[in-house]
Amino acid sequence: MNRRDFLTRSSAAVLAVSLSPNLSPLAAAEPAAAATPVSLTYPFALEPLPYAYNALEPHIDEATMKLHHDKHHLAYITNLNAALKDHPELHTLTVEQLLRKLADLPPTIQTAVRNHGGGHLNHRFFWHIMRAPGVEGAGAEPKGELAAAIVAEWGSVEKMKTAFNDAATKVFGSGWAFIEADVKTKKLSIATKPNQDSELFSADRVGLLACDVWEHAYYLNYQNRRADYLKAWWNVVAWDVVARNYAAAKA
Ligand code: MN3
Repeated sequence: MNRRDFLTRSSAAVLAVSLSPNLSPLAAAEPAAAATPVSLTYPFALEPLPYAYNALEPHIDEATMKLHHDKHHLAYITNLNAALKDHPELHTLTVEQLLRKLADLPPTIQTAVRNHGGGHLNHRFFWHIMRAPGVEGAGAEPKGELAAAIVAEWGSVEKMKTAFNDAATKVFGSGWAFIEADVKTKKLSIATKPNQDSELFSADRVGLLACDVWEHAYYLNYQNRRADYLKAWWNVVAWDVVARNYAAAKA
């Protein structure tokens, strides 16, 4: 397998994991999931949420989820498609591939692909690492290999959450916080990005978890209290999906 194949395969594996909460770890490790029900290339399309709009209440309210998914995420997709419309040579590329070669894209569309491609990638991932609290362990503690890696890095799950929330609180303006694993060492780390810049297309790191700290993600319910949103958000983290993302972090 050459490097390009690897990049494509690893990207598809992560996507399959993040999009398919019911896949077994074995199935998730096989990226040739023909049934992946999304358009992975142009024209990109908005998939329904994998749960009801009110499923994440009381931590994330229904009105926020409707606006966030139906309006904000859709707008990223619409704008990404518009940017790519007149560039058929790019229509076979996934959003991860577009972002990896951003500097090689026509200069006139680089900003649009960065912002709206990143927005599409981040949100597509974000919906799938959340689930109704209490359902299949959402909001409970991580287990197994993932829990061990968290303890090795931060000392405890609580300390990891404190470090993550601290980093996410300090994102100035709009942006994202991520936990990612180095594909070679499987070492975990926290990263933050401004705007819709993404950590989810790197060839060296696999994103396990992402939290949207744009005000549109929490303002209706939490107003300016980002720290309260972050504290509540852990109640809807689907740790089994995060664990499968970690299992997929292989060099
Ligand atoms: Mn958002």
